[in-house]
Order: sequence, then C-alpha cells, then structure tokens
Amino acid sequence: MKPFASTLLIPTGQLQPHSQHVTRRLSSMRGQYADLAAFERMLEQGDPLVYEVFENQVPSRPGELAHGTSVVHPGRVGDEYFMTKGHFHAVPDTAEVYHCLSGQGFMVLETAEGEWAAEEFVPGRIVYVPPFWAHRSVNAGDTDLVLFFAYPGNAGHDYRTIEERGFRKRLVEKNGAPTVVDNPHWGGGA
Ligand code: S6P
Ligand code: ZN
Repeated sequence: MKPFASTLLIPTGQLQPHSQHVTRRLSSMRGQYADLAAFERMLEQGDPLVYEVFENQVPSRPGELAHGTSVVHPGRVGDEYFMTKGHFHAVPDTAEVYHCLSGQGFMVLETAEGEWAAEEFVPGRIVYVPPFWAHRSVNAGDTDLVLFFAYPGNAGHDYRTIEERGFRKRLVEKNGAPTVVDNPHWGGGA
C-alpha cells in the first residue's frame, strides 16, 4: 500500500474519493424489523433507502485499517427506528471504532454469551466496539446519522448470525423517546 487521503464531507458523510459505495434499501432487511405488517406496508409504497456506506478498501490483512463513513437515514418501521443490518466480524476477535459526526442515535451491541449494550451517538461521541461484539447503528433522530468508522482490514463480516437470530434488543420510539425493548423474535429467525 501507498499512503492515501480522502475527504469526509460534513454533514453529509460523503467520502471523496471512495472505492466502495454500498446502498441498503428496506427490502434487503426483511425479518429484521419486528412489525412485519408495517414493513410490508412500507414496501408497497416504495423501497426506501435506509442507509449508505462509503469506504476506501484496503488489503485484507491484520495490519491494515479499513475505514469510511456510514449514513443512516431517518425513518421508522412501525415504532422501530431505521438501522443497519448489523454483524459480527468474520474474524471475531477484531475491534472497531465509530465516531459520530452528525445526527443522533445508538450503537446496539451484543455478544454470543448474552451481554448487550446500547451506546448513545451524539456529535463528537466515540463508541468502541470490542472484539466479539456484534454491532448495529440505529438512527433515533430526524436527520441523517453520520458516522466515521475504522476496523482491521482482515475483519470481514458475518451477517448470517444476525439474519438468523436477530439482536436481543431493539430501539423503538415510546412516548416520544428512544427506548430499548426486548426483541420478541430473538433467536428464532428474527
Ligand atoms: C464494518 C463496519 C461498517 C458497517 C456499516 C454498515 O465492519 O461496521 O462499515 O459495515 O456501518 O453496517 P452493516 O451492518 O450493514 O455492515
Ligand atoms: Zn463492523
């Protein structure tokens, strides 16, 4: 690798230049939102863009640091806020750092052993994702949630565990405020 630089535009979260731009629409998250009827109703009216990731890829080696931005758009499916799919790293003993640049929300985390956490994102806040913790970003505000992240180049993504099992906790709006609740579908196909 040679040194390189990119520019992170605030508040949009655009990274210039970037080698990868991932867009995830609601249809790619079937089964992840608890209110299945609200999910289907929303899809009938279109397929909203839930989040985007801009990344500069690096070689898949432990000494490298992949980094980029994620932009979770505001919205809800029923009472549940727009969120990322969430994942464990395929190499599970790899950590990650997130820095919130704009918006507000939460990082929901859990381990295979049953521990969980919900760390708040406000501009300036840094959240550390330790090795072995699955993580998902949730936008609990009404503007884009813009995050910078960095993680080891060899970490990879294990999406299947979350697709099959879901997260133990969900972030919903209750009486006008973001609230952590149990996931009624946890463990049995989200
Ligand atoms: C990668 C890192 C982020 C996420 C991004 C989207 O390890 O955690 O780049 O990929 O926030 O989330 P997800 O769950 O769709 O990969
Ligand atoms: Zn990650």
